Amino acid sequence: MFSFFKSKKKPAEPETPTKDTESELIAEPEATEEAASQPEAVSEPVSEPVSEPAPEPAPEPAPELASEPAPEPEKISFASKLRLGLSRTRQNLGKQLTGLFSGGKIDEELYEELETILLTSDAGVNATTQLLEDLRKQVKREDLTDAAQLKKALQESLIKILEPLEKPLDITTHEPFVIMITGVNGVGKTTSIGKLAKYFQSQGKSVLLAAGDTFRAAAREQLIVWGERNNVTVIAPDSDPNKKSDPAAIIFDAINSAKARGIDIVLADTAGRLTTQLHLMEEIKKVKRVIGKAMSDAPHEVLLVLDANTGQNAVTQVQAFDEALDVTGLILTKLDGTAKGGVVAAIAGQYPQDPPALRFIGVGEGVDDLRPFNARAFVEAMFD
Ligand SMILES: Nc1nc2c(ncn2[C@@H]2O[C@H](COP(=O)(O)OP(=O)(O)O)[C@@H](O)[C@H]2O)c(=O)[nH]1
Ligand SMILES: [Mg+2]
Repeated sequence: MFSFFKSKKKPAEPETPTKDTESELIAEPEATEEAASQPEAVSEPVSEPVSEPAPEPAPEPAPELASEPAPEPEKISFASKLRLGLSRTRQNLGKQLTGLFSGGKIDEELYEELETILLTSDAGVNATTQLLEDLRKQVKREDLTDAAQLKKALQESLIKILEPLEKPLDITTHEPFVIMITGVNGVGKTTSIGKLAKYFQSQGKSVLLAAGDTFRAAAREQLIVWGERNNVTVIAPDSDPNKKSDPAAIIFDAINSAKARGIDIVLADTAGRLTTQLHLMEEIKKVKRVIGKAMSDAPHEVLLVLDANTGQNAVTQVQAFDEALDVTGLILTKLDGTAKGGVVAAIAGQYPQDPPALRFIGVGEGVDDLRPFNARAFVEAMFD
């Protein structure tokens, strides 16, 4: 049974990560030409990685955020980015709905056409049924007779179905607040971590990244680049390709390092895996258990990243990852790349009793293209 906000039990297994972990602290971005030309990018103090849980946070001062470069002011508001990002969906839906709502009677034929449009927008059977039921009720209640009045009514029904997904993430409950990022390959996990790092920094929070995707060397590099860009510390595996790195140990070290440095948020990357790769699903469960050894109650958030282009398959992924990890929140990426933004409704429709928390949505590849989900803003950007 899908259940978000489950209370997290302490793991019972006597599992401890290896003491001699192979992680490497990358506190100082390497001097690049770009960095050399920007002397104001002050590097952070170097400290040793902590391999074992420290009973007390070390008295080392936390790196001052004030010494970091101020985040660039947003040139375009997220509302306009959202509109831009959803333009494919809007064009697709808009074209069809404009025809449907352009006048005439509200009859069975119209409802049937609307049903087809919603289903082909990936809204899924459950959400489509709920939407149509709600729409019929509104039509009756408000005595609507003209199809032109239906657009507003449909928007309201959609907002009603999507609002339960709107549960913003509260990262103030623990320090550090440990976020584990998971999902299949290529959905946008690492990119989203970069965007989240920037987002949290802009709110005055300090962030540490754990490069827990030890499968691909490129993943390590990708996160290090993100760390350098954002002036954020990255705990990464040893760059020696002959050494096999344990993702659990890397993240374990990262959490201890964050505790010692007084960091607010740890973002832990993990390797992508298919839900059918059972040994990899077992491995990610172990990663989660080991995180609990570094800090009780951690991870405080297990974020599943979904690609909006996967359509109905997203629902399958939610089920499988939730079963393995007790997922607490979702990130839906690449909404700009699909004309079927209706997948958001499919997720809501799948769990009418206990809807998942859609924490963030991604509408582009830029660093500012990820923001908390807002149902009303989303629906308004979805069709004019
Ligand atoms: N258009 C678009 N591309 C995205 C978005 N999020 C991620 N990507 C791209 O998706 C690709 C895979 O991302 P990556 O973070 O490496 O995926 P991972 O394997 O899950 O870590 C990259 O080319 C990203 O730039 C998004 O919201 N919109
Ligand atoms: Mg990745």
